[in-house]
Amino acid sequence: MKEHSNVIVTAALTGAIHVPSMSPHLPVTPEELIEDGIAAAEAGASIIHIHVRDPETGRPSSDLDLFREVAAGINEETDAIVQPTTGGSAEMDIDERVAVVPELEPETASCNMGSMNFGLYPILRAQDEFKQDWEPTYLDESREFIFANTFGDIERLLEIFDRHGTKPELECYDVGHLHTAKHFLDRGLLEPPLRIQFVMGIHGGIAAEASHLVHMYETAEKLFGDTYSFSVIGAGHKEFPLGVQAVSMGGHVRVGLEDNLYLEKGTLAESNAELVEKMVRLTKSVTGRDVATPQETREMLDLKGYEKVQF
Ligand code: KMH
Ligand code: ZN
Repeated sequence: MKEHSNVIVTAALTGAIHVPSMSPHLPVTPEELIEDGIAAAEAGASIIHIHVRDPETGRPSSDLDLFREVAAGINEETDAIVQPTTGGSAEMDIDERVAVVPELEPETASCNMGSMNFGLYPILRAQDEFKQDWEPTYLDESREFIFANTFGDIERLLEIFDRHGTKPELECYDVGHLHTAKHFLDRGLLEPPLRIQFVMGIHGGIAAEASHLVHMYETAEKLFGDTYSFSVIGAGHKEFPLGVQAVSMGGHVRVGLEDNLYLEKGTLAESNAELVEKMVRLTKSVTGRDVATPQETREMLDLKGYEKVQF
């Protein structure tokens, strides 16, 4: 039985799945993202995962100035690890998605481990009214979207990450993605310790079910043994059940409005910090594990440190 470390809690502030009409609390502008990110860090998140949005419309954006402003703003007040996305949104190509890495040289960024369908259109059934025209179109067009992360793409991304000292967080949406990570580890394009995120409950990926989490875990244990740690996203209402399961199994956890808008059934979360607070409370009361500080997280994940980023 492995000794369980303190728990790394990630807050994913806004993402590119939800549209602003779904919650008035989804942070959109740089000011909102900074304020929400700081509060999430103060509530116990040591990693703040960021996407950015057009401040006028809330549409997902790849604007590097926005990324810089948000990352710098969060680190003005906290020592949390700011982790930009390279997953971006359905409307961005891979070069646009990864540009944030050479630009900001962050300590870590997400790196997606495979191509897949990524359906947002089921949201249309639950949401009757949209404040802006782009929102229903954006969701509807996901029927035809392939989230492309070919072997060639991943190879290129990992080389870029390596050049800039940025540790990839390996986003694995299904069991095959774990084998892809192992392939890149064997080829020397990834270096241990690996940081793997099991992304569960995306329409097109593995479902957010307890038994599937066990299978992801057992597969990762077999492939990576002592050379990795894992974190779990349970999308939607599975955020807390899978989060509790993850921390009970010795893993880490991600919560946030990118993945789930509700604090509990029928109650929208008013901030990312509320979701972090709830997860921290559950972690401590169910497992007795404490939450990792940013410094402990840097050590566990072997990150280069804030002094080496470019923001
Ligand atoms: N959006 C999530 C399903 C990324 O940004 O690169 C996973 C994610 C990946 O956060
Ligand atoms: Zn993301």
